Amino acid sequence: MTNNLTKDQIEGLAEHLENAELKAFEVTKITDDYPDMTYKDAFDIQWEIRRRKEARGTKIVGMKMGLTSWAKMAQMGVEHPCYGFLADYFTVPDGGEVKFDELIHPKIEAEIAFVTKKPLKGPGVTIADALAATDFVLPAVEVIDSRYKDFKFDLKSVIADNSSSTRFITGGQMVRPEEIDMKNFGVVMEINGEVVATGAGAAVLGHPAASVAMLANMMGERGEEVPAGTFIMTGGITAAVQINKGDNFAVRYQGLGTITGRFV
Ligand code: OOG
Ligand code: MG
Repeated sequence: MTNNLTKDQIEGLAEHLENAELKAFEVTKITDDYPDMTYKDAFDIQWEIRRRKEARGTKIVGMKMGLTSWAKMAQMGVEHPCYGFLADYFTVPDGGEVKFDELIHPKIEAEIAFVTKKPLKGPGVTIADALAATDFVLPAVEVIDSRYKDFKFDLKSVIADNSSSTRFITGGQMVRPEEIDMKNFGVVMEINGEVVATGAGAAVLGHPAASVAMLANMMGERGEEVPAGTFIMTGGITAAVQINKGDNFAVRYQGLGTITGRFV
């Protein structure tokens, strides 16, 4: 794990990408200007954005995995999962409004979220470890918004951009991991009353708990653990769906209710 960027470059790129997020403007993907940057550089930029937010008093309220389903990997042309963090101001209540003008070109995703009750630290975390550490699972909708022009990027650029994280909505119905067949768990996404995507939990790395294990293993590479009580979104089950101002969405989760919202 080496760096090709200097500390100053990492800090500068973190400021650049965070400004694009906070002020909702698009930028060119950073590997265009820094083709030699490494994965370590990319994660260092993401962790520097996180540090900047925490220094301003923003609380980190969870983690997300991205690009964990073939539908998402094929859609984005990137063939490895990534992770990002969730900040307090990303949360939107179920049935609430997402302010479209605060975002660039948002898309929504149907996801399964986990809440842990034990710490997980890679390497070597398995699905079994992830399930044993799970307190409960619940449905979630993620709103993603790449800061990159035309929503196009490569893996290093998207990692630096906090994996396109911007908003999320959690459902109110939770279930213990042993009470749900997570592979067969079905979701139906509707926009303005029309079904736009359907899928099942197995789309996420074969089993959504594999995504939790992968998060612990990826963070373990930096010596970081996933603490007990962490909220984790495991990644879009279907391809993400583009949203326009004024759109209503409803995502139906088998046995776990419906999450709704509106872009205003
Ligand atoms: C990267 C983030 C993907 C997911 O659930 O797959 C993601 C992107 O596609 O912009 O959150
Ligand atoms: Mg996602």
